[in-house]
Amino acid sequence: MAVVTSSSIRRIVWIAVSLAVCLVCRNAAADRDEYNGLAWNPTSTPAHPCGVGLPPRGNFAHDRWVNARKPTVKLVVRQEGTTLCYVIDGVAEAPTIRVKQGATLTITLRNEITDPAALAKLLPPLVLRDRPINAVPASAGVVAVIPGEAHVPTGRTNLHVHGFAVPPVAPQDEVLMGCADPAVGDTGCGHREITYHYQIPQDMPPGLYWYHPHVHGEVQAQMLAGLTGAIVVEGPDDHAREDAGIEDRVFIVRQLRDSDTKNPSAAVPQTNGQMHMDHNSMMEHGATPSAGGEGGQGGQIDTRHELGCTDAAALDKITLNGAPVVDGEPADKDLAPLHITAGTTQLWRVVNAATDAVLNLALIDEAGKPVPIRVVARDGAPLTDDAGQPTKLVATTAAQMVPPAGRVEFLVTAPKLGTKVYFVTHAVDTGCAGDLVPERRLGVLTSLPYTDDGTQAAASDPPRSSTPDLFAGLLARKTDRTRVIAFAEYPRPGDSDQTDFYIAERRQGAVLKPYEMSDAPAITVTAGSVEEWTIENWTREIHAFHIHQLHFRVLAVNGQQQVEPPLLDTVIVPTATGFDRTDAGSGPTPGTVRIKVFFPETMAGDIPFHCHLVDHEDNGMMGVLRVLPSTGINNSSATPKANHGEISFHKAENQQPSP
Ligand SMILES: [Cu+2]
Repeated sequence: MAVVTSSSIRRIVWIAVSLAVCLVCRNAAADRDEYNGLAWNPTSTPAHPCGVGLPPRGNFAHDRWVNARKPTVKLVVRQEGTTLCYVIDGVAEAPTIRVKQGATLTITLRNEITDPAALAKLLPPLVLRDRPINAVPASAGVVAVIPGEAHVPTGRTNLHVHGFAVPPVAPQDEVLMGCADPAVGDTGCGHREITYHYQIPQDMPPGLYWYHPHVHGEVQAQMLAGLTGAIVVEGPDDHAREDAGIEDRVFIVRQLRDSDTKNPSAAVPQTNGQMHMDHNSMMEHGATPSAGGEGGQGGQIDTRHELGCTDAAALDKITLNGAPVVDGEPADKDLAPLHITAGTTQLWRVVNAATDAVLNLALIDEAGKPVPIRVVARDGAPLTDDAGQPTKLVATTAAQMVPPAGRVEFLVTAPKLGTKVYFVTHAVDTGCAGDLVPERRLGVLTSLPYTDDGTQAAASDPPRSSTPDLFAGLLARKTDRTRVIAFAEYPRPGDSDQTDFYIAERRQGAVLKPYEMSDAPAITVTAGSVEEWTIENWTREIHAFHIHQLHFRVLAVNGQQQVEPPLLDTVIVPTATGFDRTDAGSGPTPGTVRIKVFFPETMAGDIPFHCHLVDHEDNGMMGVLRVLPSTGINNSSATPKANHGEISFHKAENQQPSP
C-alpha cells in the first residue's frame, strides 16, 4: 500500500484545483469564441434565415407596441440547422410585444420550418434496451401505469400566450388543436399560417407574460431552438411610472441545451424493500384506496419504481436576452453590462423561458453581500391582497426563485457611483433525479453620473393603484370541491435513457397515462366554481405545476400555510422525501403544494395543465381541464369576431444600452 504523505495530498489537491480552474477557463474561452465569428446581424436572408452572429451582452430585444392602427403582428418561424427564430419585418429576433389591458392583440404565425428532423438533434438520442423492462408492475391498490413512447418531431408549430386570462378557444389561446404546417409539407394542420385574436380583459393583471409554441411533444425542441418571446401588458400605473422616470427592462432567460440526466440505474428498477414502501405494508397502515372518488385519495402511487437518483450529465447552457451566459466565474467584460442613472430606480422584468432550468435571482455587491430589491409582481400579477389592493412594498435580500415559465418583476435602485452590483442566479437543488443548476453571474450593474439635462427623475416609488382584478376575492370564496393531483415518473420500458412523466388526479379508478393529443379531459368542472387542489410530487425531482388561462393562490407548501398566499400561474412542487426510510410501513412522503383556483365563466373550454419542465410535459406530464359553461354562455359567444380590433405597432428604438 502506498504511503500517503501530507505533501502528496497537497499536490493532489493542487492538481484537482488546477483542473477545475482549467475547466472553468475553457468554458469561458469557449463562450468568448462564439463572439469571434460574424458580427451580430439579425437580418433574415435566404442564406441565413435566422441572421448571423449573436446579440451583444446586455442586448435588449426590440419592443413592438400594439396599439391602434396596423392590425397584425406577423411572426414567421424560420429555421437554420438546429436554430429556430421568430422573424418580424425581416428581423430575426423575437420582439418584446407591448400591449395595454383591454386591447386586442392579433398575431399571425407563419411556419417556415424546413427540416423537422434536425430538431430531434436537440433531444437525447433514443437508445433502446436489449430487452424491455417491466417498469411498473401492476399491483393491487396501486394506480396502474401505462408506458409512453418516443415522439418524432413533425415541425408543426403554434403559439401559446403564457399566463393570459383569455378563453382557451380559437381564435384565442387554443393550443390543443390549432397549428401551422411546416414548409416541408402537410402534417395535418391544414395551413401554414394561423391567426390569433387575443381579447385581453380590462381586469387581467398588468405585467410580464410570454409566448412560446405548444404543440404537444414538440415544445422542448422548439423552445431549445429559440422560439420564446416576452409580452408586457401595461396598466394605468405604467404610464405614471414612465412619467416618474422609472424605466423598465425586460430580461428573457433561455436555455440552449437540455443535456438531461443520465440514469444508470434505470435499467434496474429499484426493488430494495428497505428503501421503499411496499404495498402490503401500505395496506396494513390504512393507506388503501378510499371508496368513491369525490375529492378522495383513492389510488396509491407506486413509489417503488419511481425514477432513481441520476447522474447529472453536464451543465445546460443558458442565454440572457440572446447572449450566452458564461459559466464559472466570468470576468466583468463577459457579463451583460447594465447601467442606471445615479439616484434613480429601474423596474426589472425577468421571464424564465428556459426549458427546465430554475432561476434563483439576486443582486450582490462586490463582496458578495446581498443587495435589497423590492418585488412588485410575480407571474404577471402585481402583488395584491385578496381584495386586489397592492401589498406594501418591502425591500428584501432574499433570492427570488423563478421556475421555468415563471416571472418576477422588481425595483432596482442605482448602486453608489463607482461601485458594482452583480445580477446573479444562485445554485438550486432540484432533487437527486433533477438537473444541475449552478451559481451563475448574469450581468454587472453600474451607475452613470447624473447629468442635469432635465430628463432624469429622482429615485421614487412607482405608483401602485388598485385596479380591477379578475382574481380578486378568490380567498374569500367558498371552496366547492377539493382534489388531489399527483406527479410521478418512471423509466420508460424498452428505452435506456428516457423517462415517462405522469400527472393525474388521484382517485379510485385512476390510471397514470402519458398525455396524448386525443385524450379526453382528465377533470371536468363547471364555470363559476372554486376548488382547492393539493398537488403531490411523488418523485425525486422538483416539478413546476402550470395551468393555462388561470392564476391561482398558493395556500400552503409542504403543509406550511403561506402568510400572504401568492397569486401565480406556475409553482414549484418540492420533491418527495423519505425514500431511504427503513422503518417498516413508512414510505416516502410527497412534496405538496395546495392551491385555490376559480374557473371564470369567460374561460369555458378545454384548459391544459402540466409540468413546465417542458421535457416532462412533452413526455406525458400534462392533462386537460374542461370548464363547462354554467349559464348558457357557450364557447362561440366567447369568441371574438376576427375583424374587430384596430391595432397597430410601430418599431420602437432598440433599448440596448450604449457601450
Ligand atoms: Cu416536471
